[in-house]
Amino acid sequence: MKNRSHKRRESRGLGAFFLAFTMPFLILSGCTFDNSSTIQAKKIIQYHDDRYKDNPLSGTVINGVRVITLKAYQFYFSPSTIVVNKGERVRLIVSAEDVPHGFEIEGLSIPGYNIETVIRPGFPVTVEFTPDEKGAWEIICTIYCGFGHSTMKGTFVVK
Ligand SMILES: [Cu+2]
Repeated sequence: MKNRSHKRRESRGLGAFFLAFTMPFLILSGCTFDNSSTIQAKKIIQYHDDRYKDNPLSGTVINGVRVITLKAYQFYFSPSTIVVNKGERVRLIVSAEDVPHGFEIEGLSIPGYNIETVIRPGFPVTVEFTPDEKGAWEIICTIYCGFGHSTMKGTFVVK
């Protein structure tokens, strides 16, 4: 009996020892996960840089701002591909054409824009930003809009 409780205490000690030594690694690996996803995005960027080089620029430049209308439908975006220049001011006017939708350019944070914003039909959302990195990102719908929601994707290209 005495022997068993001693063993249990020993295993508990081992658990704490294990946790103390693995915790920093778990935290560190969480950090490296973020870093590796950035590296992965860069690889996609290089790939798309070549792929989209012949695509025309989207929208119209008004007073130095590239103004683009992006319409969200069940279950696609129109246009499906948006092409802009690196370093130019971009204004995206996003409208929901049937049911409420949301939008996000995945991996690209737009200052002042909350990706949880619900875009309701008749109430377009305007965002403005200056892309400072070449590449291609995925435009996704962030508000569940029906069975095809997860397939609702577009491409945002900066060249
Ligand atoms: Cu959706």
